[in-house]
Amino acid sequence: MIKVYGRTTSINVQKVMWCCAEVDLEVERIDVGGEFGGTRDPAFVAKNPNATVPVLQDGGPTVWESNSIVHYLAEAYGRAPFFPADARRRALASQWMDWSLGVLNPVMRPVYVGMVQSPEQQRERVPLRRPFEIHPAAVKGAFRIANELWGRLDAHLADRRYVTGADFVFGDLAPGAWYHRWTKVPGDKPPHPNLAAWYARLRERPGYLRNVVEGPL
Ligand SMILES: N[C@@H](CCC(=O)N[C@@H](CS)C(=O)NCC(=O)O)C(=O)O
Repeated sequence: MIKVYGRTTSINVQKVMWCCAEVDLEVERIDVGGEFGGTRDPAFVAKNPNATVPVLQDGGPTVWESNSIVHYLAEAYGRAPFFPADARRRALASQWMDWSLGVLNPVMRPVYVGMVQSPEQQRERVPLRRPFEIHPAAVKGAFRIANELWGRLDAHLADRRYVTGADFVFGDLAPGAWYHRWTKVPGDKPPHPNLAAWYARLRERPGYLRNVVEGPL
C-alpha cells in the first residue's frame, strides 16, 4: 500500500492527507517526527536526506517536499478539474502552491510558532529553527507581513471561488492548509470577506475538515 510518513500535527502532512482524500486514495500513514522522533534514523534519512516529514512511498523512489507530493498525487490519481487538463490552468494552480511555499510559508511559520504553539510544542517540533522563529521582533514583523499577504489573496479571490477560478484545484491546498492556521492566530486582523467565503467553501470538503480543520494543531 502507498505510505505517507509523518505525524498528523504537521501542516505539511495534513495537506498531503487532504490531497489523498480529494483523489480518493487510501494510504497507510506512519507516525514519524515531533514526539514520535525517527526523522534522524538512517533508514528515514535514506528516504529523505532533509530528515523532515512528509515523505511519500509509492512504488519507486520516495518523494519529499509536500507540494511536490501533492502535485504528484493530483496528477497520478486525480482528474480535471482538480488537476487541470489545460497546461495554463495547471501553471496557475502550481503558482499558488509555490507562492505558499516561497512567500507565505517563511512568514506564517514564525507567526504560528510564536503566537499559537506552546513552548513545549516549539521545542519538540522545530528545535533547530526555534531561536530565530520565536524572537518577538521577528514574530511581530512576520504578523504584519502575513496580514498583507492574506490581503493579497483576499483581493485575488474577489471574483474567483477558488485560487484559479470557478473550480477547486490542487493549488487551493497549500494556502488552504495555512489559512486554517491563520484563523487560530490572535491579534488585529482586518476583515477579509473573500478569504472567509473561500474558507467556508473549503470547509464543505470532508477531506479538509477531517485532516486540517479537525486535525491537531
Ligand atoms: N518544505 C518541506 C518542509 C518539511 C518540514 O519542515 N516538515 C516539518 C513538519 S511541518 C518537520 O519534519 N519537522 C521535524 C519533525 O517533525 O520532527 C515540505 O513542505 O515538506
